Amino acid sequence: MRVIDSHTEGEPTRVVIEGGPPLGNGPLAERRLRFQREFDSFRSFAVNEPRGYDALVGALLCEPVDKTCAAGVIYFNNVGYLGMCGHGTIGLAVTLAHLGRIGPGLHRFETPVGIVGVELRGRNEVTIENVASYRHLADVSVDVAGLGRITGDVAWGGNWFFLAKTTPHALEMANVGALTRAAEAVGKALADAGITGSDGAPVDHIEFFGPAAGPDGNSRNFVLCPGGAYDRSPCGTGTSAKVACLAAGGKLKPGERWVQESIVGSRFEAHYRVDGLGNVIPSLTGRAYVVSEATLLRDANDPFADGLRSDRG
Ligand code: PYC
Repeated sequence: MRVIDSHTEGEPTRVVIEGGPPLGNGPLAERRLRFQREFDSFRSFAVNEPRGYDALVGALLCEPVDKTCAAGVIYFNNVGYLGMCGHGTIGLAVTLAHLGRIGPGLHRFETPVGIVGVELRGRNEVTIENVASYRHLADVSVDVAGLGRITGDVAWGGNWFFLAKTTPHALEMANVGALTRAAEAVGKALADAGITGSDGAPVDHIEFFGPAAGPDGNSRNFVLCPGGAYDRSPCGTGTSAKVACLAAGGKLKPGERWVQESIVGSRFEAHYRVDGLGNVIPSLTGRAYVVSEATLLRDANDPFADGLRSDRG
């Protein structure tokens, strides 16, 4: 398997450019299901130890169905599959430019949850226009073991998010362990209370927000991804969910800038437009850097040939 690794505002992406599973040419959502049902060992092989690590997000490059798209992509991580991935899309654009497959300007990428717009603005800077994002539930309260009552919104930004109104700990790197445990407890409380996305899917990304540290930041976040790793970037789909909640609450106007900082201090600049159907369409700008090109090898005698599965006991 040939891969190219990059990071977007600190969060890693591994693009699989050769040697992925044979998923056919159907719609990307069907191909993702097939990936999950028939070829899940490829996912674990590509991103889990010893070739990868828990924070790594994989991006399987696919032929798009819609020929106006420069690429199709299916995102996955240490435990499963994502709908969209904002930092991954920025990383994919910079990776395709590194390969000479796209140049500066406007492009479209197809994902299992819809087509996203991509503007490559130079070697490293990319703006993506995400799928329509929306607040599904406002001011949901859950009783969380060790934390008490936590209130927040449930929103879609290409994945499902719970956006807590408060943070149980200051948003500093020294608190990553405590924030992770708190976010896991919130995720469990949501699942126990039967709170899901509008399609019944689990709310599997948890966000805490606090004040920005930088002079022009609007907010800092901590985002826990399914699989237990925290997002080093401000999370593209999470920032989209945030923008959708701000729009729904009348707190951010179309075109108004929102600077979202991550727990590591990196940032996405966001805004949104409203389409003809009244949907909130968020845009995010961030920077990605290619860090390695590699061939991943599989030795049939290796007892961990398909990677260590953190989703199984
Ligand atoms: O940037 O959308 C994102 C993302 C999702 C999970 C990790 N990063």
